Amino acid sequence: MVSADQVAAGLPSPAGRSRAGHDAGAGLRRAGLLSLEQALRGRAAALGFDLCAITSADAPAEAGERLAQWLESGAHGDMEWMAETAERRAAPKALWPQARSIIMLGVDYGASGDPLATLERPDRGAVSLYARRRDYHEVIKGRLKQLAGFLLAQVGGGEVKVFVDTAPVMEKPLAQAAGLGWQGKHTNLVSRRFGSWLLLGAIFTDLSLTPDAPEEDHCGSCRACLDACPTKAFPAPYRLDARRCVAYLTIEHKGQIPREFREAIGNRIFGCDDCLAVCPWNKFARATRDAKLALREDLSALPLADLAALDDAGFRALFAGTPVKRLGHARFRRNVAIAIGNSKNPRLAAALRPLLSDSSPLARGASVWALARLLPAGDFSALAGKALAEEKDVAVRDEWAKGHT
Ligand code: B12
Ligand code: SF4
Ligand code: SF4
Repeated sequence: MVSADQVAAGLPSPAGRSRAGHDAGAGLRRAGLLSLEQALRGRAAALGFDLCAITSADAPAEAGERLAQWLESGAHGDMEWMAETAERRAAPKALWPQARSIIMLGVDYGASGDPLATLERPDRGAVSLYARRRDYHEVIKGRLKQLAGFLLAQVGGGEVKVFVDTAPVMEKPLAQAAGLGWQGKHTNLVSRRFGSWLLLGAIFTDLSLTPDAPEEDHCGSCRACLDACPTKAFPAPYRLDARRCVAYLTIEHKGQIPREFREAIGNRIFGCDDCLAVCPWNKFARATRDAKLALREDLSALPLADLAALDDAGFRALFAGTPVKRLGHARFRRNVAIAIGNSKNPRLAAALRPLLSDSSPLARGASVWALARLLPAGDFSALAGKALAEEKDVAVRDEWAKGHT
């Protein structure tokens, strides 16, 4: 706790909302009636953070050991950056030795409707809830910088570093240690107030702040998330094999999607929300009130035929400012083709035809698989005969050869 006499007399002008509330807080702070931690929380709320709590930079020891086990098992797949940064990721002080306290922030991204509704519409593409809006990295990072600036202005010194999935930091265990929620059996942080719909950010500082109490596990005997997973990606509660997770396969994985998962992916073209959406703690969730993270309704159920026809400029324009844009057009076409293959709608086969001569082997290979599922065997074989005469890519040739198998 920083005492009142350590506080700078003037507070920086608030750039966020609730100016009046902030100014009132500043008055109380100047009068020594608010602790630094309370003022920080007030400022965080004014900036649009739904949760703000503090933990020590020493926490939490077991997370690093579990990370090592996870990497050892190969569960990170081709996310090599997870292994390369393991040492710094395992402990905040390995990343920044001067760190003494960590302020963890949460932003609610809940929705009013059923986040899984599009799964019932196989001719549409399902984009996960976090991605149907502005990229949270950009929204949250700006706020973290403002909050960090506020903190430094309060004490008149110190150093800070802000992170939102932008550095090797284990955000979930840190958030649990700070008391924002607990890591549920689906491995994400669950909040008693916002259910599974929280995005996280962190401020590291060399200042010593009073830590909050950690949150306890409130999963009990529930296993709804484990049972809901379409690809059986949980080898055990609290353990995720990313190689099987639809979020990894559709967002992170750079190669072709292994055949064993393609059908289970259904029409999910970017990420997956199934394990989050079934969590009973979501009954306390609410639609986010954050205008900067407002849902883009036009992205909730995009026709797959239109998506397959998008050129690169169209793809960039449609997904500008959202996390989907970072996927790149080639992997996007791969995902759309897989979803079309799962549509059971032979009329969508026409949308795949242009992708058969696509410049990307990823898109071509996925389209061949999809076409085999939509066309009668004879029609597919006739196409395969012609295509194999020209196709040079070994993996795509393999898709043609496998055909209906
Ligand atoms: C890598 C990564 C992924 C990977 C791997 C996910 C994972 N579970 O690790 C993939 C691509 C699959 C992924 C998917 C998603 N991600 Co992601 N991802 C990350 C990232 C960059 C690192 C996570 C990490 O450290 N993994 C390593 C492993 C070791 O961690 P872990 O699974 O959490 O392991 C813990 C448990 O296994 C636990 N444990 C093990 N045994 C036991 C036993 C007991 C009894 C207990 C209690 C615990 C326990 O200990 C480990 C350490 O705490 C973070 C951002 C960050 N820098 O932290 C975002 C992050 C976790 N992702 C996020 C989101 C939103 C998602 C998706 C929902 C996106 C989507 N809709 O598609 C999905 C959710 C999938 C899921 N069920 O986890 C958010 C989660 C917010 C939250 N409320 O928790 C984060 C924090 C980003 C952010 N800044 O908001 N992600
Ligand atoms: S995000 Fe989807 S695929 Fe990944 S673990 Fe959750 S339910 Fe399974
Ligand atoms: S669905 Fe059940 S087991 Fe899974 S995180 Fe929520 S409460 Fe825990």
